[in-house]
Amino acid sequence: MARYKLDDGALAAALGDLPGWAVKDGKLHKQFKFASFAAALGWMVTVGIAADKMDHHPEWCNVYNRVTVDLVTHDLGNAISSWDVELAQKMDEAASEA
Ligand code: H2B
Repeated sequence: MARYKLDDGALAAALGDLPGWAVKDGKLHKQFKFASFAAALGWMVTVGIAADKMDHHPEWCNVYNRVTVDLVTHDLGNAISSWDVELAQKMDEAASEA
């Protein structure tokens, strides 16, 4: 699938379907909270493998049971792209199963 930068309208529409996500410092941002460190780590492994298969990698930070995520597409001049939205959807899906 091609990567394309989202214009303001497409980004607003995408955010409407991504509960808890917002644009922060030009990146698609969300903080996930899990029941334990082990649950957070398990989610990171699941999502990390999916992200690597997409060849699209998150900026993220784990502290105990929380994972802060920032998604942006470096190859498109650090714009938010269709791939960031796709990865955000995969993250939400995996979190709902964690
Ligand atoms: N991840 C993210 N977040 N943005 C990118 O533009 C990107 C990536 N590009 N992972 C990929 C790797 C690219 O550098 C490789 C060469 O396909």
